[in-house]
Amino acid sequence: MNPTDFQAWSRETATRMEAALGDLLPSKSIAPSRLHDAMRYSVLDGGKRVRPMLVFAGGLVSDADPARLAVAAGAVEMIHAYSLVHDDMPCMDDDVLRRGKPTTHVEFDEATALLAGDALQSLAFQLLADNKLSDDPAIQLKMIQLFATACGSRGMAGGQAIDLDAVGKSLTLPELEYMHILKTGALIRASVLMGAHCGRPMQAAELEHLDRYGKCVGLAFQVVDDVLDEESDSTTLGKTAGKDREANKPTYTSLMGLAPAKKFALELLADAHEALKGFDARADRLRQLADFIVHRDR
Ligand code: GRG
Repeated sequence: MNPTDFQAWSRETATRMEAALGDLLPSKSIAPSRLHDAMRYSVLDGGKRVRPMLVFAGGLVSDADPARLAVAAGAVEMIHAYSLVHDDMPCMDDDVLRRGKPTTHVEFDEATALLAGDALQSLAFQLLADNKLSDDPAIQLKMIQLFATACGSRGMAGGQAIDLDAVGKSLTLPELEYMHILKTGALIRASVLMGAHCGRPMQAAELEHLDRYGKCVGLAFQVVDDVLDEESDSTTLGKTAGKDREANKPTYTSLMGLAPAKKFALELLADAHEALKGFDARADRLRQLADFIVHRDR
C-alpha cells in the first residue's frame, strides 16, 4: 500500500467533506442566524474527518455513489460534532478549547451550544431520511435504524453516561472496554456500515466482517487516544474543571500501562486486518485507515 497515495486520498476526502458539509448545513443568513452560525462553527473548519473517511472507504467496498456517501458521511460528522459540543459543556467535561478554537459554549453561550448540538443531531437524521442513499428503501431504513442505535443510549450517549458515572471510580478492563465500545466505538463502527450500505446490497457475511473491522478500529481509536493523551504534555492547555474530572477517569494507559496499551492497539489493528482478509483491493482504503488510526500522532 502506498502511503503517499493514502495521504492524497484522505486530503481529497477531507476537502470534499468540507464542501459537502458547507452545503448541507443551514446558512447563517437564515433565521435563527445565531443558532445556524453556532452549528456551522461547530462542524466546519476542523477535525481529522476520520468518520467521514470511514464512510467513504466502506462505500468503496460496495461501489457506492460518492454523492450518496457525502450525505451519509455528512450525517455522521454532524453527530460527531454535536457529541463534541455537548461533551465540552460545563455539565460534562467543561473544556474551553476544541480543535484549536474556543469551544461552542465559550464562543456563543451555553444555551446556544446545547441547541446547536440538538439541531445537528436532528439535521443528521433528516438528511438520512430526505436523500436516497440506497436503491432499496428497506436497506435505507436499516441504515437509519443502525445509526440511531449507534447514537443513542445503547451507543454513544450510553457510553458517555457510563463514562461520566465512572469519574473517581475504578473500572475493570472489561468495563472500560464496554464503555469505549459504546462511547467512541459505536459511531466509528456505524460509519463503516453506513458507507457499505450506500452501494450494492451486501451479503450478511460481508457485513459481519465489516462490523468486526469497525469494532476493532473503534476500540483502537480510543486506546490510541489514551496513549496520545498520556504522552502529550500539552493536555493541560485549554482545560478547566474538566481537567480534574478527566484526570480522575480510568483510561487504557492508567489500567494497563503505556507499553501494554500500545501493544493492545497493535493487536486490534491485526484483528481489523484479519476481518478484511476476504475482501479484494476495494477494501484497501479501510486497511490504510486502520493503519492511520493506530499510528496517528494526534
Ligand atoms: C455528549 C452524547 C455525548 C457524547 C459524547 C465521543 C464523545 C461522546 C465525547 C468525546 C470525548 C472525547 C474527546 C473522547 C476521546 C475520543 C474522541 C471521540 C476524540 C475526538 O474525536 P476525533 O479525534 O476528533 O476524531 P476530531 O476533532 O479530529 O474530529
